[in-house]
Amino acid sequence: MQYHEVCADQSCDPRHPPLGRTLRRFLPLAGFVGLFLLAATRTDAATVTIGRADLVTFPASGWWFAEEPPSSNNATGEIALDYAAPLGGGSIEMTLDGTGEGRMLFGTVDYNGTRLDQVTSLSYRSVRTSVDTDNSLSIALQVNVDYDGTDGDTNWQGRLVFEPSFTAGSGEVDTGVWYHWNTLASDARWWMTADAIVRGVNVGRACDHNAPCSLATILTHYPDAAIHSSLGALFFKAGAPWSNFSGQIDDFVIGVAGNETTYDYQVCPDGNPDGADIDGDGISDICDAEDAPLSIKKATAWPWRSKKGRAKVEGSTLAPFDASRGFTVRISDGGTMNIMGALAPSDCETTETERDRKIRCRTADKDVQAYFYSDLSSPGDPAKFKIKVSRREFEGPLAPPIEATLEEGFISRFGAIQNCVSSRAKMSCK
Ligand SMILES: [Ca+2]
Ligand SMILES: [Ca+2]
Ligand SMILES: [Ca+2]
Ligand SMILES: [Ca+2]
Repeated sequence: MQYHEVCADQSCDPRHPPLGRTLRRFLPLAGFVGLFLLAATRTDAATVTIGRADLVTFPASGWWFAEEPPSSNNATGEIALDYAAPLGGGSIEMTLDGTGEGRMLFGTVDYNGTRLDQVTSLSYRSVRTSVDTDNSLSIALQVNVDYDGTDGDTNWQGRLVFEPSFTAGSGEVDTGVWYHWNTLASDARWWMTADAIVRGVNVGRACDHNAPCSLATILTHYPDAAIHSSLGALFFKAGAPWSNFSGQIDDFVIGVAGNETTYDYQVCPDGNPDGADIDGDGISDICDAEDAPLSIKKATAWPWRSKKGRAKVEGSTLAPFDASRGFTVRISDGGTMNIMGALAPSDCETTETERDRKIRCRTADKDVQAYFYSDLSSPGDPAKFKIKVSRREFEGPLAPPIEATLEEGFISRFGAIQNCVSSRAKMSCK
């Protein structure tokens, strides 16, 4: 995935990496810079994680998916597992079918009644994963609005819509690119779906679909505009309607009078376990940090001077293994050995008969090799594994235990073996 920024001022550099990477890069400076920023802006910031288990049904407080019209079955919304999402852990995904009738909303009523002149930040990141030959479709940010929150007239006045393609320019929203949308920027474009009612009088619309404008401009026309107090909602929307669309959002930031909240949408906690739960502990594999123990029967490590830095681990663990996600292995000892090997799905070959299933993996340079064996005639039995990592620069003396971690996508297996015999040339454990 690529990243792209859209905003009007120099505070937003197109080369900025997403927030997580930025934070890590500047972490050593964070104390100093953080103090400075707090003093300069008096912004209070909090990050709120929304997992699948946190979703509510409209209009309860919290975040919900809603199809428009309700239950028309042309669109789906979920928190999808997506390692590439800007804040990691998942993102909001909306998918519209091929009928051309799909509209999906993801939103909250928690900001109802908020005056728009009190909104001090409002941004999100989005990607379209489906192909759009016009390069224009992108998940929009919308609010149900009351253009005069003070006049006691609470009739429906439609929505204010932030439209990414109006902001980026026609044909400028590419497939597969994560964009950052600062919707308060002076070049951000919003439009009104209905006429404004101010002091009880219909005053038309200053910024319609043909002449979208910035939120600041909208506020010059309707200074008391607010998110509607009783019919309000703030939400993301895919579809006008659209056909065969899929896209995601993450990293939604809203500041109200300087109190800034960042919403990070994540799969976990998972309120809809898919049933895949290798160790049966009630935490689905997607959210479980330790999915199954590795029972290590035998492990040997040779430092660089004897066999050019090699370690072998074998044993058994709860099945199943799936090579389509690739494998990453880490092997360490009680001393300084800490080596790693990665196997891509293309490094692996799976053969399956009625009796058994074998996965053989090796990198092109043969430095990382793995073998997994499952006896399919007794499905509850553990699978056997053998892993070898070679040509890693580590020196002795080696010390027990030897520990191994095997990662297979979101499935993590960990084990250790303590009973070891060390010599200058190697350490053997069994
Ligand atoms: Ca009103
Ligand atoms: Ca996320
Ligand atoms: Ca589990
Ligand atoms: Ca897991």
